[in-house]
Amino acid sequence: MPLPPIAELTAASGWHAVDCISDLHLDAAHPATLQGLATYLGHTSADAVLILGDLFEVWVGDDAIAEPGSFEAEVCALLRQASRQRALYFMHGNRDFLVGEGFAQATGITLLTDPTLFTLGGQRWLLSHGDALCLDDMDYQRFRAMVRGSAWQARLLAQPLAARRAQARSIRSESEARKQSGAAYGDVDSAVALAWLRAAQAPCLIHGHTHRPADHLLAPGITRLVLSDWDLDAAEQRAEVLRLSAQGATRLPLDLA
Ligand SMILES: [Mn+2]
Repeated sequence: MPLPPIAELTAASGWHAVDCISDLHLDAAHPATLQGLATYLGHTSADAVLILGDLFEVWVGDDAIAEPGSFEAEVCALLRQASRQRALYFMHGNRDFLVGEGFAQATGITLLTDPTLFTLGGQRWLLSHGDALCLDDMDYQRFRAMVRGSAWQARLLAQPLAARRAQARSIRSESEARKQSGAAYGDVDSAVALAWLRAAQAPCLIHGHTHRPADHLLAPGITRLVLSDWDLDAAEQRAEVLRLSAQGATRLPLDLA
């Protein structure tokens, strides 16, 4: 697999703490998770927040923001307010790969490409959503290559918003059925993760996507930190941020973040 180009983001001089979050899978059916995000963004002591994909359960196109009363309009108003307080960044996930410049303009969020090398206080971290590294799921990788193509996206976005919403609902029920059937999702390929890290000259990969938060040692001094997904509507609530500073990376429960 050819190495992807690696973008770079350098912390601004006044930044001391930067948080990584991912996989909130926001939708109208999960109001507590959205409320948790609102509270976190309003109160965190982080100087910047990097959202590493799957902020939304699904994103059907930036034109949904302009639909009066839509869930997308509600979330973007919240993000717009938050981006006035601190810098926000967003990297695409496999659910919200259709997020575009319209979203960036509506929210004040800066879009990041996958992967991005982030540096702060002499530390280097390679950031990714993670789905591009799950190479054992070949069906998914074929699907990903298709839906990340600009021609495919342009054809989809040419359909009326209502048709895209209907399509998203049917894809969602298929994926729910797959989850119920117990089909296992792939995990990140360690050899390719190491190759990315070598190319970026970074000792640590940070990603989400798998919903299996853990710290993995890939080689001596080389680690892979998997972000937690968020679900504050579940009986067993999950939410966590990974805080980056000159001292390294620390997991914080939401109420300390
Ligand atoms: Mn994902």
